[in-house]
Amino acid sequence: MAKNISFTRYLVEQQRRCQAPDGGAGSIPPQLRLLLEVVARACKGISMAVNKGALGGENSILGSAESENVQGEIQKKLDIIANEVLIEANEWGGHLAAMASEEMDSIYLVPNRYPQGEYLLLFDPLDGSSNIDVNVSIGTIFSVLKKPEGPPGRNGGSTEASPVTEADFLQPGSQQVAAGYCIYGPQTTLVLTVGDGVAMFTLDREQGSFVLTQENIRIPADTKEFSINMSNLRHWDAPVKRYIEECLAGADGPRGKDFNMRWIASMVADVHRLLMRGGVFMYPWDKREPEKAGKLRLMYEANPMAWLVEQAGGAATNGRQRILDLPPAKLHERVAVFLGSKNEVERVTAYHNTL
Ligand code: P6P
Repeated sequence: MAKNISFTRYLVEQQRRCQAPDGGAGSIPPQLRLLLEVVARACKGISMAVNKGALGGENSILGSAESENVQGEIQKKLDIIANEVLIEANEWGGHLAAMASEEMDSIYLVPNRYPQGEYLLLFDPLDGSSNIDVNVSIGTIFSVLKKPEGPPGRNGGSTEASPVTEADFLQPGSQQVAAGYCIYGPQTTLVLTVGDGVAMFTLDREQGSFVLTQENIRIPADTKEFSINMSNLRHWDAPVKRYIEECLAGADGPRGKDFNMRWIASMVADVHRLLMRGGVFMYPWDKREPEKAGKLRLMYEANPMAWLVEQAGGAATNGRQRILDLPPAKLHERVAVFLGSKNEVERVTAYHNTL
């Protein structure tokens, strides 16, 4: 791999390499390239805020914002800061029509004073925020969709754009044109797919830019490591209990090998680990809130992570179906998640479809 390829240069070369007449897998139109560069710059800003931690005493960025988000969860100050950084960075550039965030009840339309673009940006601005105050890795997850075709917009079209509505966002994950996350850990690392494999960029704080540190990331099809919150065992349904009990039985059990467990309670960190060395991440439906399909959100957590995992050779289901095929009904809907090493995801999914 060539040395010192910046995020910008990677995107330009990706655009150049994939500008086949049909666009080619991973082709990056200029507006999408601009959007991704702006998101990366916003993640740098969030990383700087996260790194301040408890500095600033009672005015530090840690702790609760004394407010709740649409999920009914107490917001951390950094949840709101990260959300504002992403909104302010992206609203003026002319590449976006609207945004949606875990931290906002409804969609955010690009203000009339700015030109409207053709993309929709969805994000969880700071995933894993229960870990912020204890200095455990957290991250930003983002997903990009195209605004559905409509009459020509404000960007020089003859008629006013049909205003974007929540319905425009309700596209299956297979329609994503870009997806990624930025993990704020020992390193600040941005991981991205535009449909042509998965690449990883590490923030070089001396240069102030993301530098390509790995590309064509591949997840091993097999693993000895599972990731789940074991304290919920009594709440799971039978297929998940069977899968986990077989893993716990180890070499003497039906799997014939010992397993290890990891649970960071920060999806970005748990998924990053399995992208780097394999593993299976699970957040299943459970009977604590049976009316909810799961805890994680489909549009801006499961869909982007599912595409990244599939682009790296893994698999991602809700226990029964491919996550990327699920037709969203609501912007903040939740979903059960099983993703990672292909053979393990296929096994636990098969248990759901046979029991
Ligand atoms: P639990 C963080 O709040 C999150 O949404 C994911 O990042 C993480 O995987 C999960 O919830 C952790 O949930 O129930 O183990 O705290």
